[in-house]
Amino acid sequence: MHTIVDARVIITCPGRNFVTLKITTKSGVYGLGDATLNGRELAVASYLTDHIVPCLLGRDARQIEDIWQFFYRGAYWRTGPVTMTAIAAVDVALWDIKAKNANMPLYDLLGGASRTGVMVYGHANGKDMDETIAQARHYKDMGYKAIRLQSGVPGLASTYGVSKDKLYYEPADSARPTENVWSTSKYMPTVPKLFAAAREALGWEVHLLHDVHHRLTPLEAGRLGKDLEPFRPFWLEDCTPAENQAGFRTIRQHTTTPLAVGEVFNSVWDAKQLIDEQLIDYIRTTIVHAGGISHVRRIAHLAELNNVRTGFHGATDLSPVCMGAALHFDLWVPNFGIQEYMRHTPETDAVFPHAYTFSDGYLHPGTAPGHGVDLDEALAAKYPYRAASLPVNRLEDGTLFNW
Ligand code: EZ4
Ligand code: CO
Repeated sequence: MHTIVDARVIITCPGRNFVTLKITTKSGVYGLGDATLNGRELAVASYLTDHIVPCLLGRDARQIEDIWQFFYRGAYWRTGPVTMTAIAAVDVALWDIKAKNANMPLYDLLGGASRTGVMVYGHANGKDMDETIAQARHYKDMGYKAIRLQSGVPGLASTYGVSKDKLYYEPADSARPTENVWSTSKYMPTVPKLFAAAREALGWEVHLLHDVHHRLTPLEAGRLGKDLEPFRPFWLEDCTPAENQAGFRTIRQHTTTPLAVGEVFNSVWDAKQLIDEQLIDYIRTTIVHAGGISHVRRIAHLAELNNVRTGFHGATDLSPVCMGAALHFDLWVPNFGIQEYMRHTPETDAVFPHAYTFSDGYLHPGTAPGHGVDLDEALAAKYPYRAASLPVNRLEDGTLFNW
């Protein structure tokens, strides 16, 4: 009855690419897991189809932990974004099946609701400060309690995280990566100005956030954090690349602005020092890119011991399946902080019917058994895969900028 009889990878592109794993048991119950890794979708699809599915068939779907350990330890080549995204897809699909069999929403199975809703933040972005503030007002009017502010930088042709699209945006914009130009000296003064204007326009009640997208050195990040302190930001995100976790000590020495990191992490080992030494305030690992619920749960527990809260990545390139799973996790996890919520396009929402709803600044995962997100396969088949890559940055003198 619980034997896995089928596991299939479904790729669809309703505006952007999404990879989904569908696992079915002998009794006919199925579960879905997101396997989307922006710009590397086919690598994960191959990892699943060629290496995981053949080992999954015939196993007992109830043994989530053993299956997780088998694919993590058994691979020999541990961690890495492709591997951990593939393992996450299996894990989330199996939790979905377990919760459906228990006839419970996933959050009940995890330990029950710890709060009535999941506070989310939306993205206000504009080509200049005025446009960003206007967007932020719009979010506030929609009921958002927290808003991320990103603005174009005068003198730079384009800025990552700023686009024409509102409510959702897609940074992976062409098959061969677009090359953007970056200047730290042009960027740095714009952010405190943006925050000063935002406080003036929006008041002090709403939470304001900013994402640096790994573009600064630790010392520069410390300076930006200090410059933002008077405006009480909720957090400063990805202010420096985090491969060198000790770099965050420098930032901590210079600012009390809360720090959020981890959307590119794929395992607890990427964050261990940051969390152990309390060098960050929010951990942003996602269910889809960090091994699923079984592994992110471990990260969250380690974080809890060290006064670090969760603040999961929730951009448009994480499918509604990931969003659904994350919201169940968020409703349960004791040390919840905030959840990013970039909306999906109407085409994507139609392909992935879901139980979660937005109201007055909070998302709720709904009470449907499982994670509450489905996939309309017939509709999905109408949107074939399209290659798309994330952009690359160069400095003004052409240096390939590796942050
Ligand atoms: O750059 O999801 O906080 N959100 C972000 C996103 C990420 C993309 C990468 O695929 O930084 O816009
Ligand atoms: Co980010």
